[in-house]
Amino acid sequence: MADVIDKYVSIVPDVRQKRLQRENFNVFFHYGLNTFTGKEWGDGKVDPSVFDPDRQNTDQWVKTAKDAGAYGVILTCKHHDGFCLWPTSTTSYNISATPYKNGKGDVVKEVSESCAKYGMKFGVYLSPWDRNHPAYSTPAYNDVYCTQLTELLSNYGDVFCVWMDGACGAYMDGKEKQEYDWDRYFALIRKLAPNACISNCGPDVRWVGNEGGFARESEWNVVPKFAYDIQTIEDNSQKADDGKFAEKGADVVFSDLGSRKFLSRYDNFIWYPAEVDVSVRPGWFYHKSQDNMVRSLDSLLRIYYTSVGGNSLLLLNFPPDRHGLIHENDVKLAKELGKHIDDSRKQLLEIKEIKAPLAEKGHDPACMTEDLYDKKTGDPLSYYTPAEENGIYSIEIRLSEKKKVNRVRIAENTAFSQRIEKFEIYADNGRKLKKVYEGSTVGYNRICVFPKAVLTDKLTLVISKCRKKPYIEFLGLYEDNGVVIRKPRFFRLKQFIHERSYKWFIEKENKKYCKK
Ligand code: FUL
Repeated sequence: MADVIDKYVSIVPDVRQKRLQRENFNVFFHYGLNTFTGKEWGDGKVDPSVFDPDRQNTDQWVKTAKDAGAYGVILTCKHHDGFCLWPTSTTSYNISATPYKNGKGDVVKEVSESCAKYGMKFGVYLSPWDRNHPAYSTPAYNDVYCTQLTELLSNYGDVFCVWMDGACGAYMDGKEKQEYDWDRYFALIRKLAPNACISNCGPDVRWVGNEGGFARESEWNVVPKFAYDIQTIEDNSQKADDGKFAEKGADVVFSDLGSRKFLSRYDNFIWYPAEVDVSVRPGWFYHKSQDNMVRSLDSLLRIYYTSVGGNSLLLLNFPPDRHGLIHENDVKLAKELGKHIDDSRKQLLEIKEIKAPLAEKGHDPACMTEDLYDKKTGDPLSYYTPAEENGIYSIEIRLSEKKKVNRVRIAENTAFSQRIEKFEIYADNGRKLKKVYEGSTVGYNRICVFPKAVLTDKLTLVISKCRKKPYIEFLGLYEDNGVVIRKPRFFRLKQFIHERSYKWFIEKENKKYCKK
């Protein structure tokens, strides 16, 4: 057992991943011909002249993302219909063929410039599946895709993420699916944008497995390598525009991708953090009919606390409308979310005393109260780790006076991998020690929201199961912000049924990837 655990804890993020884990909330903009036709999946035959926003203002989009509390944005530079939002050399099916700015417009440029103006990161979504390009389904399409990547990664400043969608319905056009030259794409991205994470069908960020805004309860970053191979072969991605995909809320294919039991069946592992991608509306693109179906703040908070607060990344979609603006209902929601995040951060309570098992030299318990990191490497400036491995670790935190506390934030230093497997939090309410929370994984960020706030001046975190010993960079208590996380009805049941119905798939994968 010892040597497999050594193997698991030797798997750590690279610098790109560490930085993204710090800036773990970004905004998606789905925009293009679909915005004007009311479609989710365009067929690649729509006349580009329909693209005619009268008040397009990308500053407003990026400001909305910033107001929501995000760190960056990702624009659908080309969705499945093949229409390019920049004047590409690879096809005439692009922004130059539209009335927008008399064919002189470039939406990619506008968004990247707005990002520079507001100090936000800029990312590109470039759909591999292309329903318009005549070269699709032939080897020549790989050249087209690489030229598109080259244009996007050379002319628009720094790019933090290249998002490659696995969705494909080529059969709908009577075509064979493209043999994508992924290795060539990845090498090109590494060369042109060495700081960019390659997400979804890529090696750096794992698609969580659903579009309903659900992360796993126990999200692991160290997973069998097959999780990445599956992304690449797209078995799991959307294959039809039947409006049902996003509804499949509980469709996280495997509820466990990283426990010891699960890992024991495999030999090869990678660091592969999950990203929850979800829209604030039922659709990814803007539809006027959905103006009153924008999520409530409560629904967004459930997503936020279980993704950003659950060791996952969050990519939240705000679709610009036909004027080229984010609709006021969405803007309002973005502001509410941002204010909540801001106010909640300020509720961090000052710790009077923190006691923990004897620390390794230079890594005292007090290090856990500091929340600073190196912007370049993504590593924390300080962290706590016990001197010895002893199975159970109990950390006691005292406040100078009683406060109403409803959440604790814990962060592991991922330079030492992800280690905590089980923990409990107890609060001293003056009469007894009361268990207020229990959880499994922590990873780079776990916000433990208690079912009910508790009035206390002393909390104890007990790490009851851990791979070797823990490395904790942050532990903070927060004053009650009134948040209660409610799982949607029948979530677990739906997940159970789904998992059972995928049993054949799991078996099939296991045959290919499990230890021989
Ligand atoms: C899916 C696509 O088919 C949707 O249109 C959307 O872009 C979403 C983010 O990914 O797979």
